Amino acid sequence: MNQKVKRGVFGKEIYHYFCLESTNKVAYLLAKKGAEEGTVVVADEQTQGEGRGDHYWYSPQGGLWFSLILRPRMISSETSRLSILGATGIAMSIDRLFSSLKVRIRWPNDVVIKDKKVAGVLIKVRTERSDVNFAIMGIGVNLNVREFPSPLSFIATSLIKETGDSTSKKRFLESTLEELENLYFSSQVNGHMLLEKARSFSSLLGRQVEVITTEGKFQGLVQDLDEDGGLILRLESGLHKKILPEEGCIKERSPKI
Ligand code: BT5
Repeated sequence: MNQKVKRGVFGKEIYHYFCLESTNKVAYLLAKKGAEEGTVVVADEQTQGEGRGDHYWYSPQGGLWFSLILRPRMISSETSRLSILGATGIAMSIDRLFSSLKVRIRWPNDVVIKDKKVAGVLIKVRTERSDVNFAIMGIGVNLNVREFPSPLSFIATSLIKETGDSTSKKRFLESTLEELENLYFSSQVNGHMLLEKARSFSSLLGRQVEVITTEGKFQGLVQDLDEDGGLILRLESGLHKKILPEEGCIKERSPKI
């Protein structure tokens, strides 16, 4: 079931479905067939929502589940920053619509409120040699999801749980696409702007964390984020270690003082 709506570059074409296995899968196929940058696939419900690696994404009715097709002019090693861009765009949209909520980004791809995950980002990139053919930015926002099954109920939240009110999906989608479009095009001219925004929402700067990576576990103090979306960790040995978004995830050790 397709519905095409004319908007800005992001969301100029929106394919809306009642139910899909995963919006990322459909967006990937559309991109392979040549769909333009900014095309969006949105589903009211997903039966096989995907997280990173082999993680699942719980996607009942009430949430906003969508994928955005990007054709970034970057080499494949630069696509790491797309996770941070996605999380920052969502955080800016929540902050704009609900300024009383203290929304934060938990590196690399979680958007959290009071340390509970309200949204996540999944990037899939298709490359040809070192060139990026296209990227799919999958975004899941727990908008009007009232309940989560255990064990998600301990780690997840939604905007309806935090505010007590339901939010228009259309309004939230438009606002998020606008923030993402601004960040995406402005960061091609000035990468610092994205970094500054991401830092301002970061829940980890100055915190002691444990990062689980494919190379093993690293403990240390989060010193900074860098332009690739990498986390700069000062290890207990005093050495610095940079970890890219696709290489690790956080297990926090102590709250911010
Ligand atoms: C993510 O992965 O956070 C990426 C989420 C991307 C979802 C969107 S929805 C539209 C598009 N189509 C798709 O099929 N996917 C994208 P990750 O960092 O790996 O987090 C996954 C983990 O978060 C799971 O292992 C659960 O612990 C938890 N989780 C699952 N569903 C959740 C939800 N609805 N809210 C909060 N946490 C959830």
